[in-house]
Amino acid sequence: MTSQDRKQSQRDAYRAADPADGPLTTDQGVAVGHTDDSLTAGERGPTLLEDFHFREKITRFDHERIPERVVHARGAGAYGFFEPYASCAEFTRAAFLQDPSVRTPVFVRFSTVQGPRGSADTVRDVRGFATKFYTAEGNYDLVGNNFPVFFIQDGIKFPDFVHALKPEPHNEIPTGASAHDTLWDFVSLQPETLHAIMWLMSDRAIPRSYRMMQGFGVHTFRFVDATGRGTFVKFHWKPKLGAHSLVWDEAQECQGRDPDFNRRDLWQAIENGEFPEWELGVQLVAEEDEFAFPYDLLDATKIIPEEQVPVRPIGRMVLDRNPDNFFAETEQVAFHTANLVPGIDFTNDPLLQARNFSYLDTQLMRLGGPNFAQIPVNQPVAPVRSNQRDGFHQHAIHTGTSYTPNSLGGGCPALAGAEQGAFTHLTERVEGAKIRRRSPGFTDHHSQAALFWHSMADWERRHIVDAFRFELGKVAARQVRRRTVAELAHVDHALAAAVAEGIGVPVPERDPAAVERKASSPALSLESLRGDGSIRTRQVAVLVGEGVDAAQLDAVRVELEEQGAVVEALAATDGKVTAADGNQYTVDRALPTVASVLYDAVLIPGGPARPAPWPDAAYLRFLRDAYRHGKPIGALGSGVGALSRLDLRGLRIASEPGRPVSDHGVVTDTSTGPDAREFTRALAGAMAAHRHWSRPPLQR
Ligand code: HDD
Repeated sequence: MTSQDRKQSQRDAYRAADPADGPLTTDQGVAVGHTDDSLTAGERGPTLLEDFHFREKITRFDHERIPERVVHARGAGAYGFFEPYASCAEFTRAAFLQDPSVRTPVFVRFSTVQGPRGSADTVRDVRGFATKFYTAEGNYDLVGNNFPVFFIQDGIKFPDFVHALKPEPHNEIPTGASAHDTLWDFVSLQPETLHAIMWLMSDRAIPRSYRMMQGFGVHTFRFVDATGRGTFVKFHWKPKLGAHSLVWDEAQECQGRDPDFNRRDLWQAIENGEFPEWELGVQLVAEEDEFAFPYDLLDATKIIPEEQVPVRPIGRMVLDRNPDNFFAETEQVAFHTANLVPGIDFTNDPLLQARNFSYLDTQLMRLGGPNFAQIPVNQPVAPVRSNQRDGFHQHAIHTGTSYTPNSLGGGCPALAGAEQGAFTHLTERVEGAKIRRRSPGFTDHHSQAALFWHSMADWERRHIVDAFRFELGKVAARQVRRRTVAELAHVDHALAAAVAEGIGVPVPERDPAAVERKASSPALSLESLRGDGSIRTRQVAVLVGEGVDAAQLDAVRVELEEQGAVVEALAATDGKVTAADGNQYTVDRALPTVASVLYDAVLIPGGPARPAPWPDAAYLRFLRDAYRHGKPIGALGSGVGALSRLDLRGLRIASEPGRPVSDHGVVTDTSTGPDAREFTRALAGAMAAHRHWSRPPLQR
């Protein structure tokens, strides 16, 4: 039986009885024949205490909610597998990284950090990217984020940081947002936050999809080989579809149009058989090179630029199954940075050391006791034989002794030897005075914030400035605005000046040291993360109306769908429209139920009748939003005329049939025949680029 089969059979063992197999019962298995009226003394009399079915039903309902996670409360998860490309024995003895033919089952939970469980998905925030590997040697959890750096260096600051980030304590505002006084007060006083703040103000904080974001282990960990030799390692997940983001205006509108935008996207892709995939890569640093960098490897606010230490691909992860029950699986999954397997070990990163305490502690509270590892989603596939006993929600029926050493139990369970895969901690020499002090290597908070800034494309920088202006523009305390801008001047003066101007505070002095900080790492830009260039799973809205040229549209549609895009026909109302050939064309959704922000591209098909299928305002708004958000727009035949309603001065538009023109992601072709291959190729190309930022602004 493979590990995957074992994981499946564990879940099957806990699967609730098939509701089709028999009648409704109580929790004690007693058949229930009536669940609509409580037991009363007479038709109009009081309810009786002895109505055990009523009392059980209400009691269970009263207790349905458990405390949500203190951070990362809102999330979405899926099952899948990991497989290594080749043996990593050279660096680690971890069993799941040895054999390319062995698939290790995984459960991954993506999350936002600030908002509660019911908050919107597309807020500006870090995204959690936590992976549980159910390996043959026990569970290994890689509890990472979609940023490679964290806001603080020592875990003792975590409660301070989170209290500042969470809604303000008096009125619990804002939900799911960082644009408020307390966060920026903290940031302006704690410059170690700056590097992660640059990431937070970038488009990385508003991913288009969980399937299209990178993941990072953040800390420097250690691989340990069979001889006990350690190698520093940083983990990177790279999405096959590339890393893509929303724009802020779009992200905000999504919060209302579809608060479940990212959750739905993940779910739907997996339901459609479009299984998201990431490559796991590692940056490796020999122990003897620990001090070869101008920063400390133990400082989680620093990256190792990929240009200095390349990311080496070691395997791939595919998510191919949605959970059956959100609560049982996605909510109850319990990650822990200290869930390690032999071959992987910690470093003394003080942030990681704090996490190693926090995660177990929090699960005790959240999952109501110490037996949460028995919940199916948390159960290892490796057999568990421990002397841990009792406690709330104990499911195992233990027999025999529960102490070591014992003779009465035959000495069982016996201690594992090295040949049985016993975990051994890396032997590391540690000495020093007991002290509360950061290492001097942790003091440079600006160089890498500047590295990030100087690695961005122009459009990424514009978005970062806009984000700072938005966030700080929401801060009431002027001194907090001023202090933050003064900190930004240590990163880059142009950045600080642009932000200062936007929020009405004086432009700070130049920092001569900042002028020297010009290094860049191209790998940090989203430009370098376009993925495999495919348009798989991109959502295309087709604005159909009466008289649509169905033959031409279908030719385009089939081609796009063959390339994996998801095409939906939208009209003023659901149902059908009459196409140019007199046939009925099926509408997938009515416009009032959707919006441009929910799609990646728009297509205006041709048709001899009315080019504008909807009341003008809705139609134009759809197109305008798509244009402003940099989305590919295609127009065919008479649809090209409809597009001109946008007043696209400065763009080249097709005028000769059969000669499509593609300019800044606006693809036009005045052809009317069903052969639209050239047009479709150009549109797919524009879609593969995701967004087109340098478009001329709309004239009106
Ligand atoms: Fe944390 C949850 C990631 C620092 C304490 N964290 C949590 C989750 C992720 C991260 C992805 C959600 C897991 C899930 O989906 O259930 N946390 C990080 C990263 C950090 C980090 C990448 C820095 C590199 N965290 C951090 C520190 C502390 C915590 C410094 C405390 C000292 N984190 C927690 C927690 C949570 C948690 C309170 C809340 C719920 C949970 O653990 O299970 O223990």
